[in-house]
Amino acid sequence: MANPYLPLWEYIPDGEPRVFGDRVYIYGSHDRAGSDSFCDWKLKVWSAPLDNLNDWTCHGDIFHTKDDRDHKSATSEWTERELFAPDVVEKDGKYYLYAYIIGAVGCVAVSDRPEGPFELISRYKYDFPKGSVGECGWFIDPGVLVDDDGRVYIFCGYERSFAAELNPDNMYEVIDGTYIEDIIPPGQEPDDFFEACSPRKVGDTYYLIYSPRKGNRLAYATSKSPLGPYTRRGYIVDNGVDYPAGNDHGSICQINGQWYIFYHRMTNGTIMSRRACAEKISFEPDGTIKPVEMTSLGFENSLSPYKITPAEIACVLKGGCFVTELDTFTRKIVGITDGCIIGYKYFDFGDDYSSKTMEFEASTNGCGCDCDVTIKIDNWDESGDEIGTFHVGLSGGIVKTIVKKVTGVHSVYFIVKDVYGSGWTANMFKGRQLFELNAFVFKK
Ligand code: FUB
Repeated sequence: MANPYLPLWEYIPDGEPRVFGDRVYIYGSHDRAGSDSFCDWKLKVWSAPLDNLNDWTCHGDIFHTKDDRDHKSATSEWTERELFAPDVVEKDGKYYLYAYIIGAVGCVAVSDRPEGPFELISRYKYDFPKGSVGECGWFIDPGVLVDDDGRVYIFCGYERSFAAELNPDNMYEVIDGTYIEDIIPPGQEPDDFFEACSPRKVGDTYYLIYSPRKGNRLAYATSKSPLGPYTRRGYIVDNGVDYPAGNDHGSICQINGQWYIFYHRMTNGTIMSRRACAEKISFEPDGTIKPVEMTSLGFENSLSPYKITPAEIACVLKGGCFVTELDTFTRKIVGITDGCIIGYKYFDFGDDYSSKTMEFEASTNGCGCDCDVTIKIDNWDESGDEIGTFHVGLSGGIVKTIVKKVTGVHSVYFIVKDVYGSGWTANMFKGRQLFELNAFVFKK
């Protein structure tokens, strides 16, 4: 599956990937298309078999903080607020959901199955020191680690992190005296802690994935002991590079021997409509992880240029254009103005040298303008190779052109130029929307 890897109408940010049995589950918050606030009053879960990451199944709603037509709230006695980033861990054959409820003390719920539904066990029980970061009880962005010796740790925080050990017999009670503040040691930008703690153990090293204060990144810190001290190690992925930026939240997971970073990216012209994405990562011999770029690949090794590419899987959107959902079935790139750049990484064009040209077709909606779109591979600037141009007229539609034949693996960029948007008319036409892009395909 390419990025975003869930069906394109689904908005699951803050994804915590967890392998249980022979499936990988993604536990995240639930955003709504084009919403102007984060999250929802429900959590959903999706999973895929480990041997087929193209086959995601939705298991439906797993927890509610408000009644809806089909579900009862699990928390009606004390809160009706939205559910933010959760986590789920397995302990002794049971699955525990750590729910972060905005403005309220979060809670722990349990199920016999990873796909839920989850039943409330209790709100957290804790006795934090007066004035401590944890005392407010928000348990923001809980990330939980069940260590190999059966001990259980919870990591939380917004602007300042904290961690504590949980009683493994009930999974919701913080063991007195275990609370530690600033588990991610305060430091300097760019990797100072902001939010989104997610613990993982890899070999004998503890990794804390988190979102740093600056940028739209997922960074990480490591330690040889679950409660630290942790050392900040830099960032893994940045969802705001040449793309509408927002926050970031996710974690690492090994699936069939391959490690991935799961994260989210923004759509619909808001930072509150986020979709689940993943990139391959690898560990260096010293345990560090090199930063990876944001791509359209997801779990794929490459995309086929000869299959129709929905415009919305772009991983480069520069100049103000963005993905918009019109309805469940229809999404496109809008806000395309003079100078916008739309890019996709990476297509495998194959090794067929039999002709010098290929056909290219794009599905567009016109906006009553005239523009030329340069098609480049490998980069959008002068270092990229220009392979052709297509023109979008007043009413758009299916536009066709002949481009230079390409072989091998390349990124593809569309660089937009308003035909009347330069010279003395530039100011008159500045910022007008030129067309909308639905999809495109190359034909051999
Ligand atoms: O999804 C709501 C909030 O945005 C999460 O709790 C944060 O980590 C950030 O992703």
